[in-house]
Amino acid sequence: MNKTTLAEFLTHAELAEPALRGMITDIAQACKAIAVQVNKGALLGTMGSLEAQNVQGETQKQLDVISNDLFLQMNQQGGHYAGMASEEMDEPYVMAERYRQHGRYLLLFDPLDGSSNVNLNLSVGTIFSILRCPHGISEPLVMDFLQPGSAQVCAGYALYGTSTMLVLTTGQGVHGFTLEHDSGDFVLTHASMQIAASSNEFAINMARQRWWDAPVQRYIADCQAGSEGPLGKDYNMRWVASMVAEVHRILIRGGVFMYPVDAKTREAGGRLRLMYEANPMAWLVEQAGGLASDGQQRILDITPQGLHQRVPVYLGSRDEIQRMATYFNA
Ligand code: FDP
Repeated sequence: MNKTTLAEFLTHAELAEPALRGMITDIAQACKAIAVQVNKGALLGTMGSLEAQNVQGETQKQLDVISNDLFLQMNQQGGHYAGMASEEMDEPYVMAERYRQHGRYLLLFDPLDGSSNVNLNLSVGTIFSILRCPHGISEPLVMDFLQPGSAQVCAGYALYGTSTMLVLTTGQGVHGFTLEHDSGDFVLTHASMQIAASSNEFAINMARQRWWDAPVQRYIADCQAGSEGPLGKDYNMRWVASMVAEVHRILIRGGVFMYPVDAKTREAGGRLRLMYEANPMAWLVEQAGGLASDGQQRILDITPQGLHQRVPVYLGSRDEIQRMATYFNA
């Protein structure tokens, strides 16, 4: 079989920014290192929770912290970034001057998304988003990171599942690479991924149903009514509780993923984080022909107010997200 490695793909890709080659290569290396840690599972004794909570008030797993450190260390060395921010850190990371002095980009990431699944041996992942550092800024502050998702220059995720995959976009479609363990290469296995326009599979945490707003209640009730209801077709439901795995499923076989704001999360603005979860996933989904909305507007058009801002998320197959919009506008 003729295989294209990530390195070959990047050599031939028409990248808007040549520096992306180096940045994506570093990200791939960091994801490989995290995959090794995740893969060793209970053998390392790092599956447990720490006493600490992150800025989101969530209990950190040991692997959250290990993954965060690996991603920071392995990406800063390339010298591409003027700043980095992570789900696991309240403030942007203070980078050593020798690394950041020529950096022209900003890296945002969630080092181990879905980490509540990690000790269950279920899929988890790393999500990343690259932005340009505003002109003339060499010591970026939080405000320099607060750019809309439409300004991203690269976004993607690594999925640590039955195989390890790297899925990314630089604005020219979505491409998926599978880690070949023998060679250590990421090999192009999913070129130009496309999300089916229509689908009959939804993903939502049904346990929160009693707190949902009326449009979400109505939409899900209609899905559940199946072929006898107004939508005239039977729906299937999935909930992995790992956003990376849900988005990956949608890229492979269509469907929608929803994490609405509800009565319990309204004050916080929702559950998922805009800058390093919703934005990168929204761009991937749009690049694959799907849609991503917060219920009112395109996620990529949201003007960020904070590094750890939370937003409602509805993304996936185009027809279904458009249908959902009619429930919000009713
Ligand atoms: P986690 O907290 O385990 O990192 O990022 C938030 C997230 O996982 C998503 O990956 C996942 O979709 C969601 O939370 C799971 O939420 P529930 O706990 O409500 O199932």
